[in-house]
Formats: sequence, structure tokens, C-alpha cells
Amino acid sequence: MQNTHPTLPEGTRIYATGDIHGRLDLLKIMGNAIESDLKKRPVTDPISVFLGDYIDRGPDSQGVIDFLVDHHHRTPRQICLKGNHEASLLEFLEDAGTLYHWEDLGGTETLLSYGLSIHDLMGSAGAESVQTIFKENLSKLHETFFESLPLHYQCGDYLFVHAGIRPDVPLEEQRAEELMWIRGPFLNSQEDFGVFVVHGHTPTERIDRHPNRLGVDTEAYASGRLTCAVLEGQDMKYITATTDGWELFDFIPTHK
Ligand SMILES: [Mn+2]
Repeated sequence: MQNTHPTLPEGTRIYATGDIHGRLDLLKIMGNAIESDLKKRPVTDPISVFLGDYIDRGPDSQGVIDFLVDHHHRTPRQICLKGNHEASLLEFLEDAGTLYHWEDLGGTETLLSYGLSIHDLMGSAGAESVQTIFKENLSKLHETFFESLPLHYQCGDYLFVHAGIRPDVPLEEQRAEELMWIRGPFLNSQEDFGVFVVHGHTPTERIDRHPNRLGVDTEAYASGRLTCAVLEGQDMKYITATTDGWELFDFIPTHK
């Protein structure tokens, strides 16, 4: 019997926001939505979980990280998980040779948002020089932020993770790589994972609820719609933020 009604401890409400990808405009609107909801419906222990992929593709990666760093010590308590895009940035800091791989994932937009010019990126000096300039432009605060991101967060019956988990493997034996990149074996699994998994990474048009997992990545950078699951007790609501504003929906239907 699957636990299709996962529960959070009494007094806890979790706001779990999907992939942002440089859309500071939508993140600010989501921040206001969470704040307004908490004002209207206060709770003892509100937690804001961001599911990773803050950077790349969209226009303002640096602004997104500024926002997250700035809100780190405020209410609600904030937990930022590591996505594969943050992992690619960290890889590039270690090894300039990974630049082209990162650029394929949308890293160019991140480099531009951190003040590199097209000239810097196209220059004949190559990846080493891009790495040097990027390191100069990346503040210590941001570097520490990227380096300190956890891979998952667990609360009540829920597990929050960027991409998903490898079915049949205990959490402590999961590979970091898979937690940040996995798709098929996780998405196609019907089995009870022992925890109900809330994840981003694989875009869907609408919030995507299944008996064993909830996908929250609505491809904000392209669709203009950022989504946040609002979890409390056995309740699942969600918020969508667009440039027109935000809306709270009372119920998430399950895919059969
Ligand atoms: Mn991802």
C-alpha cells in the first residue's frame, strides 16, 4: 500500500519551489506570494525549500543568487538544494575544460550575468581566461553559497531533492550524480519509495502529482510560470507565479 497521503509534522508548512533558471522577476513574485500567504495563514514552523537550478538559461542568475543569499537568515527558514546546473558551475571553477559542457546547459547566460562580456567569452584566450575572470567576479558569498548546497532534505514523510532518486537504493547510498540528474528510472517507477519525493529537474506543463512523487518544475525560464508546492499536514496546495502576479490553488490532482 503506497503512502499517497504523506504527512508533515504538526505546525510545519513547506513551500517547495521548482527550477528558477535566472528568472529573478518570477522569484520575487513567488517571494511575495509566500510572504502574503504566511501573513494570511500563519503557522509555527514555515520552511521554504528551493529545489535547485537557480542559474543558467534565464537572464539574471546573479540576481537570483543575490536574492537567495539575502533571504537566507530570514523567516521562513530557507533550504536551498543543489541542482545539476549549480554542480556544473562548481565543476567549471575546478576545471576550465568543462566550460563547453556548461555552456551547452545554458551557462553562457550565467557568465554574462556575472559581468563577463561576449568579448570575454569569444576571446582567443579560451576557457582558462573565462575561468579567471569568472572567479574574479564571483563574490565569496556566492561561492560559499554554491559550495554549501545540500543534495536533499527530509521532513515528515517527504523527501525533497533536485532530480529524484534511484528506486530500490537506500537514501544514504544514493549517488550525488543521480540525485541531481536522474530521469527515466525514477520518473517511470510506480513503486513506493518509502518517502514521497518532491522534485524539479524534469519540466512539465503543470505541477505533476503521482502516487509516489510530485514534480514542481514548470520550466519557468521558457513558460514564464514558476511553481511552488505548499505542503502542510496531509494537505497539498500550490502557488503559480507569472509576471501578471500569483495565484494559490487549493488542491493538486493526482495523475492516474
Ligand atoms: Mn536540473
